[in-house]
Amino acid sequence: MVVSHDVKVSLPRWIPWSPGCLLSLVSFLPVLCLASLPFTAMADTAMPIDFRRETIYFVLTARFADGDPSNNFYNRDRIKLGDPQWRGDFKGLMDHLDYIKDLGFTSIWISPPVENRSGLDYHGYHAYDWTRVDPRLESPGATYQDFIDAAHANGLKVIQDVVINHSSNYGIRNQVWIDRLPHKYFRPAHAVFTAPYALNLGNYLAPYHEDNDNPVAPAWFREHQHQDDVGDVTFIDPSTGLSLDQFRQTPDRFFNTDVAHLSTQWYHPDGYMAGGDWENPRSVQRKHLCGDCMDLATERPNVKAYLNSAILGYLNMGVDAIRLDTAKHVDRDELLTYVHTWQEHRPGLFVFAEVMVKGLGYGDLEGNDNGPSAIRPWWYTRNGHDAKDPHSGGDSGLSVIDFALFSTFRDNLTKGNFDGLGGVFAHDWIYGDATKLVTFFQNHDVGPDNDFKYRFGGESWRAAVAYNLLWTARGIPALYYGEEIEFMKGAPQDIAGEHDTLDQSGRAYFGDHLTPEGQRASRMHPMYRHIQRLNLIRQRIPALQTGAMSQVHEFGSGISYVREDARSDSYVVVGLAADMHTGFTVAPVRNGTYVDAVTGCSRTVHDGRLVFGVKAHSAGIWVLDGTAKIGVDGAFLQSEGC
Ligand SMILES: [Ca+2]
Ligand SMILES: [Ca+2]
Repeated sequence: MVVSHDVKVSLPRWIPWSPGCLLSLVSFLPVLCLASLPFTAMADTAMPIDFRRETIYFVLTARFADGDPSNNFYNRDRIKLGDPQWRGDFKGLMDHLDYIKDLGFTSIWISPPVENRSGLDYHGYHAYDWTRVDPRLESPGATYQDFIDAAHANGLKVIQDVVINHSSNYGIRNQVWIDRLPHKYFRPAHAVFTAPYALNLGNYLAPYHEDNDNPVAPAWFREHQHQDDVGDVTFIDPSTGLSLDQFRQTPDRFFNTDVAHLSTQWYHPDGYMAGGDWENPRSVQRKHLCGDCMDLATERPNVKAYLNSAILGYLNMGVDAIRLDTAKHVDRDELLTYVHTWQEHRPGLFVFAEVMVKGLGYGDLEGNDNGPSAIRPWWYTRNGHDAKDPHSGGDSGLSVIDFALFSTFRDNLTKGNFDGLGGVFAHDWIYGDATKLVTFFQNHDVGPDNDFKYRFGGESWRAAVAYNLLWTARGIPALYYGEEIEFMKGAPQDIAGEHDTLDQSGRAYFGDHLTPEGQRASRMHPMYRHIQRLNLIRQRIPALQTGAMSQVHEFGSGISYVREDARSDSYVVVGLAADMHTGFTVAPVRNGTYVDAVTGCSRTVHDGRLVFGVKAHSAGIWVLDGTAKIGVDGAFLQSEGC
């Protein structure tokens, strides 16, 4: 047997790939499973939460903090010894709630916690069993329920990332089987395997190296799971009748999915996405995103019942809000039947969807882009039926991630100016409610550069100014783990090259910065202190949370606007400066006495004009009837003489 412990197995690229797809090449299975969650249809009595009052810290749980090395697991793709992809866990997250709280965040958005299957599934977006939490995230005393309870005890809310568009290419445990040979028999000619996959590509932790435990698999598959420990016996493929020579195998029957034979009870029979499909709603919503993202028949009652039952179970566990992945790949009306089912169970539940677009995304409105509105973010926030007229319907109850605002950052904030932001905010009317948009500077998929690919790598002050905007403009700011210390600055958000590993990417393991020494250093980082102060300021000024935004005036080196929340009678005038001292005259504003939360300076306005100056990289946040400066000066938010 040709085995090596230190050379990667090189596999052909036979799996269709598409941009934005969380690519993986091979798959595996852990066998440990926890008891099923208590799914009931009991009404949920949790009080509605106005999520506009929150700020969000987003973690890929498996990459954040490792509290229990015994549940660590190497995926089969992109192995880097010493850095198992499944590393962080709920114990690690529970151990560092104080870190997230110290930064001033009130909510934690976690990557999907349900049990996954694929060659690179640490991120959670390749679900295999929605009814179970992935055992690689849990430990005794640190289950998902324990984490939710600990977060609540610390005053933090939990946002669960949910995928309903697709399953893994293993099918769904107990529900549907996708035909394939057991991976433990896979040994291509001349292959050498990387440890810990020393003998084959079966699950190295499982007895008999089985890679799939689906009870609805056919008898021949289940028999082979529990015999022939490492797949040494010559195996006859029951589908092709071919005898599989131990070292002359092709990957087709091991990894690829024959989409012509998928169960139409569970999957769409429309094949894989191809280049021309991305602006075609029917293709976008029915084709498989990639080799391990199989498009579910989300309109079928059995699919709906399965997914909804699981998600109501998580709501019953105390999950506070839901982030909905790959939403544009499900028809809006269909998607809303899911969201509304959850909201019937939990009135007021906040759900925000990823309707990804790299551009303003107004669709076939006003000639901004040629794409159909049916796959644009605003459409999902509305319930009308005229794609040319947002006002044909009101707020759908679903919010979205603000890709329009984000997509301008590569041309404005990262270049040190505010150009084009006024145009974005002028289109806020398109959304059902723009104050509920979830805003961000970068995340696990995209960054604010020309290619939308990298963690921001430019001068720190430019990021700081971007955060000044996100924390004072409409929308709910979300920070991606590590941004507070400019973690992996300039690195690609995801692996790209054939030999890249996670430690080279924006998804690198963060725990080294969470040790006592690491935290001491982090807490002194100028960006950490900046985020901390912005959270404090936003928390103290209701208009920055829920207020409508008006009087947006953008002029390159500066931007100003007014936020007003009538219900709390909170009124604030904001001016942001880029890299030079900038003067602002904002009018008309309410008369009265204002105090700048940044400097503590006060001004009394008699003629409807508020005039003030802002230092480079700083902000003026003038609160009507304000009382005091909020927080202490740092590298970016600074006082000067009044
Ligand atoms: Ca761990
Ligand atoms: Ca779909």
